[in-house]
Amino acid sequence: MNIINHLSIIDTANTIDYSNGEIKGESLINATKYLKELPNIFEDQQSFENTDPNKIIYEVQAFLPVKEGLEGGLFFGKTIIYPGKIGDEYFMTKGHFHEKPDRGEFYWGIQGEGILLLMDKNRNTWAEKMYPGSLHYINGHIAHRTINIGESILSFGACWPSDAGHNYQEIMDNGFSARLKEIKGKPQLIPVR
Ligand code: PAN
Ligand code: ZN
Repeated sequence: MNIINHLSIIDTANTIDYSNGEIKGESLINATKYLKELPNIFEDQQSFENTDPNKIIYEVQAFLPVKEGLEGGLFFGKTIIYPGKIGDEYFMTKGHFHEKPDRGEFYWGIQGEGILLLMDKNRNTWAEKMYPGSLHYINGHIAHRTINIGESILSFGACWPSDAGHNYQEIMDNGFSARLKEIKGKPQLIPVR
């Protein structure tokens, strides 16, 4: 962090491109998620095995101005999900609960068309439509996963507390209680038996 002199007017170290959500500057991390890293996400095992394991499904960029785990700080991110399907399911994120269930999050749509899949602790699942300008408040108790239902890139922004933490295990083990499938050309939520 810069030392700020009294009465100085300075440039910020980071900028954001509103057209695609890209963050530039310092304290950034980038993560690329390949199909081979998402073995428990898609239902259709045959299609999963028939698709290039090195296909990029999504990319996450995050501005981490403070240490992960610090109470009171904020993180700011951008996720891109590429268009595509495995069987009748669209490309999607792993999805997670926050480790600290009282830490919420904002998402906002930037490019493309998507679905934000949400599930409470009782496994009730519902969804919100994502599009450029959509704004989503995710209560800290709610699991969240994003899905690209369009034919171009889905990009969205996110802001969450630096001590929220991510619990991926619950979703890895038990999934969501519904799957978003393309049926007769339209996305539909289908309950998992
Ligand atoms: C987001 C997500 C991001 C990728 O920044 O981490 O969209 O999804 P997964 O973490 O489920 O792979 C967020 O919700 N942070 O808390
Ligand atoms: Zn989150």
